[in-house]
Amino acid sequence: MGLTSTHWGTYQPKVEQGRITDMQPFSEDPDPSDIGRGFIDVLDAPSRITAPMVRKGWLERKGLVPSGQRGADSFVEVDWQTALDLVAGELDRVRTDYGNQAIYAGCYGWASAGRFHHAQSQIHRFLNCIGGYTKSVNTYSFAAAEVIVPHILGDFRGFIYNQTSWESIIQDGSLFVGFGGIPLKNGQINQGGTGKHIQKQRLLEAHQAGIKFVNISPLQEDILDVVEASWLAIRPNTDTALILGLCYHLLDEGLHNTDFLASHCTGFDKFAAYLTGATDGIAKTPQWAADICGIEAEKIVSLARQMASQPTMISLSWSLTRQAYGEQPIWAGIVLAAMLGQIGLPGSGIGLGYSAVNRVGHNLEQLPFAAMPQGINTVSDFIPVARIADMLLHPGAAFHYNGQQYHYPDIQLVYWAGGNPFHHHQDLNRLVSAWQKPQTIIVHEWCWNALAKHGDIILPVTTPLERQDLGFAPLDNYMISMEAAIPPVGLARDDYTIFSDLARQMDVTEKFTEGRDAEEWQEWLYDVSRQRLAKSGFELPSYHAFREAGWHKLPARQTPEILFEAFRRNPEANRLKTPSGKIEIFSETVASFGYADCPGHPIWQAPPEWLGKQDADYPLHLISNQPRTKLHSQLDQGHISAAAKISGREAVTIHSEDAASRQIKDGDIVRIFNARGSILAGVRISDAIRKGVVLVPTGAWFDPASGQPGLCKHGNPNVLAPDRPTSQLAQGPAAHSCLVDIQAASAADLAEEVCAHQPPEIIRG
Ligand SMILES: Nc1nc2c(c(=O)[nH]1)N[C@H]1C(S)=C(S)[C@@H](COP(=O)(O)OP(=O)(O)OC[C@H]3O[C@@H](n4cnc5c(=O)[nH]c(N)nc54)[C@H](O)[C@@H]3O)O[C@H]1N2
Ligand SMILES: Nc1nc2c(c(=O)[nH]1)N[C@H]1C(S)=C(S)[C@@H](COP(=O)(O)OP(=O)(O)OC[C@H]3O[C@@H](n4cnc5c(=O)[nH]c(N)nc54)[C@H](O)[C@@H]3O)O[C@H]1N2
Ligand SMILES: [Mo]
Repeated sequence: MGLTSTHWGTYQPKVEQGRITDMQPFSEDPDPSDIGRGFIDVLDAPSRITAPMVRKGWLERKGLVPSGQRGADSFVEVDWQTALDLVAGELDRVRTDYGNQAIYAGCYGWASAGRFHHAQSQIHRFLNCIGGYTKSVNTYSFAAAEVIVPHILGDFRGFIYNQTSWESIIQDGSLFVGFGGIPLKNGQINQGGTGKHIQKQRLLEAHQAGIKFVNISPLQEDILDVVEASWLAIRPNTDTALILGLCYHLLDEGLHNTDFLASHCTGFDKFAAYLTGATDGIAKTPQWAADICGIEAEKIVSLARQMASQPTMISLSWSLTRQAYGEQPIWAGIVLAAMLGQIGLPGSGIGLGYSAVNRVGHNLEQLPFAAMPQGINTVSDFIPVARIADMLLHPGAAFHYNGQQYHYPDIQLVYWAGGNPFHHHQDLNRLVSAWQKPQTIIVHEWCWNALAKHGDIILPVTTPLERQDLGFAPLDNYMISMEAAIPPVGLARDDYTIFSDLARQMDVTEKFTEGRDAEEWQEWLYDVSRQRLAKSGFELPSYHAFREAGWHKLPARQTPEILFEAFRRNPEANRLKTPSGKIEIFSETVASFGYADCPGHPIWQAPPEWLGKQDADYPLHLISNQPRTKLHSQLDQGHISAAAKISGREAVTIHSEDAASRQIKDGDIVRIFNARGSILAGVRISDAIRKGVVLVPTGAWFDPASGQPGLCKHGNPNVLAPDRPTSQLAQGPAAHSCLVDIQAASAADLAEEVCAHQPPEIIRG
């Protein structure tokens, strides 16, 4: 029986009478994730989309004047030819009447693993064949870092892909300070697939090697308890203040590495003047930091001394970017590491998000696998990815991004294949309003999630279990031959087949397919990968031998990876790609943009929503982190995700004192609310969370109540999170800066049942 590769690992599906009854772990994986087992039972569940569907209100007017409310309408089942005619007709009408920039196809999101059936690659290639589309740039994961880090270190990808390996930390490290911890729940995932989960094993080896861990997080569970980390329960969104307090103390006690600052960095003097208060009259002392971040000054002093006295690795969780001014903790963290002067030395320095995904610190080469060629997008319009609702609500409005001003295009058609904006975007009630603006919304999906329910023309796609593919990820050394375990469910077709059919209708067949079918493309991708890898010294078997074998393992690196090792050794010969060639503690470029919310060096700014605001209406800080039991919204309808819910709703973790003062008990259903909306969730009381902080992981499918505007019955925290940019520099998402309050749910709140996983009303011919 063949294998399948997913973002959460490799599995061997067990098939009985045409149905998948088990997802057995891959023989090579010492720490397999349960998440993939969520596929069992959902492939042909009522939530599956089994035929093309068109929203009733749209079909009546064919997009010209949208009618009916998207998200609250019924659907009409149609045959494939009817659906394809409608899609091709709409694409042609909109590009002719408005131009291709009126088509938005950012399609942000994770879709499924598999090198060929990668939904975004397919849709972007197809749309480039018909004249292009408005695109999105950067990610929800760490947009703020993607834009700021090139100004500081010259390059973002190198920073994140060449992280110092666990091997180096285990051999030469001594202290590991994790801002946002080392969340093993996140290491279950690796974009594009993974053969072997390593994070837990490496963390345990590091503990056995005597490395001490510090978990700086509002959540104690952000690090495995057996490594006996000291827990500094920080107030959310105040890491920059804590880091400035640490930097101040290093400077004050002369513990900073002046040689490294002189030889490898620029602009320390300007930053030091800010630290001491010479520029703004406020000394960023440990006591100053303590008052903001809620960690005692003595602990800050002690941590600064410990960091300066031994090889220390600083890990900055990706979550730190997803908050107001999310550029700052990243920049400040790099400056702290620069002051310690350990960057480029074994086992120490700085890294972004150990265990954010399985590849961080995995001692592997980056593998140059081939991807589907995208062609050229002749439309130059773009948005920073998290500005989607702004774009739809304010066509023509100006926005800033990384030092320049741009304007939002006027979007008439949204085409989504892979990704779920009703999962990833903030302030979902605002998104629902923005989503009513375009004339037509086309969606490729396999399940009736909120994206599908909010579309006009819904084309049903296959899952990876229903198609053959190549399971290659650039930072994983297992190459998996993905085999179809079952035939496509209902009338589902893969994205490539759908776009090939559309290409035929729009006279771009040759351009889109280049005469290859799906299997021929996979062989092509394999052969190009094989040639590229050969140049890097990796020998691959032939395509057919690979398929026959089922998987192939590439060797790991011989020596431990150390980030910035060469730059450390010789900063002249290995200059960074910054204007100075050095680490920019002060950036003339960033300063020249004149952004008050992101000036020339890292600074502390109080977020619009945080506990220091002492907001009487919304006194609790909501963290909406990545879910342990699923990947974003994927497989929320499955039994693994269901097992973590409380009476069918997402769980909210709350401190015992915050629960007691609200007369809330474990297992109660509560309403969490702020001015943007409200959600229902089931209570889990804990003392492993900082008082004043509540946690609702992301991923529960958005389930708006019809009788109560703004209420999600199922517990999607993005109803509450603000749709506000990190700063004018990156315009990244800032979900983690969110205040709420909680009360017992009323009878009216509970009047409607949860129907997140049920299909909409369907009219069959
Ligand atoms: N509040 C809050 N919000 C957040 C975050 C947070 O921490 N807090 N995190 C953010 C982050 S880091 C991210 S990356 C985003 C993630 O957001 P997304 O990546 O958009 O979320 P997914 O649920 O993975 O969406 C993938 C979608 O693709 C569909 N799909 C799967 N396979 C295929 C296929 O073969 N073809 C097609 N056409 N579709 C397919 C799935 O059914 C699913 O609906 O969320 C962001 N949102
Ligand atoms: N199981 C699972 N794993 C995943 C994903 C998933 O959906 N499910 N998604 C993947 C994706 S797309 C991404 S981008 C990565 C994201 O990886 P991360 O960004 O690391 O993920 P989070 O779980 O949002 O955040 C990690 C921890 O940071 C803490 N935190 C939040 N705010 C603050 C703060 O202000 N200060 C400090 N010090 N800590 C804070 C939270 O307690 C949280 O548990 O995860 C990946 N891994
Ligand atoms: Mo992400």
